[in-house]
Amino acid sequence: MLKKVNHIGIAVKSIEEAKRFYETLGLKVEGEEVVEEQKVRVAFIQVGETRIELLEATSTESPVAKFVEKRGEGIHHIAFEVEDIEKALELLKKKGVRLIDEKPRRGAHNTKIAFIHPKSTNGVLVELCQEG
Ligand code: CMX
Repeated sequence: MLKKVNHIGIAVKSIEEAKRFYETLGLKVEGEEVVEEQKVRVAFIQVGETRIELLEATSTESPVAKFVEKRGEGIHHIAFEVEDIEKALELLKKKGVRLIDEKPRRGAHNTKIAFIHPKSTNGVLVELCQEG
């Protein structure tokens, strides 16, 4: 069902400030985009087969703003890529996994995404994503 780790989401106060570290490592920060519905600005850093996704809140009401306020900057979620997200959600639901999203929503860069409740994942926010 899972193809690979698509990306690791890191909540930051400022993408502008955070990207300096990755650029120091010789990596390229690209694909900046606002996901309006989720009140976040994202930027991607490709590292081999996977990516780091920097997440910055676009409003104080953003879940990312609340996360940073409560826990500080840091790892926010891990995203697994799946072939067919609807099928994956159906299967997880059948197996009793608690979902935040029963139906996929739009993610950054034309992806379909859905979150699994951290109660079912040992406290880690897990995202499923389907490209294209
Ligand atoms: N890590 C661990 N636990 C988390 C968490 C995180 N990052 N975010 C939320 N939780 C916990 C909450 O503490 C809460 O726990 P309790 O039920 O025990 O109180 C539970 O998960 C549900 O959280 P919530 O905020 O009450 O639930 P919502 O349905 O309002 O929102 C979520 C959940 C995950 C969608 C939202 O918090 C969030 O993070 N949204 C931003 C998503 C995001 O990163 N979007 C960009 C994606 C771009 C892309 O990848 O393509």
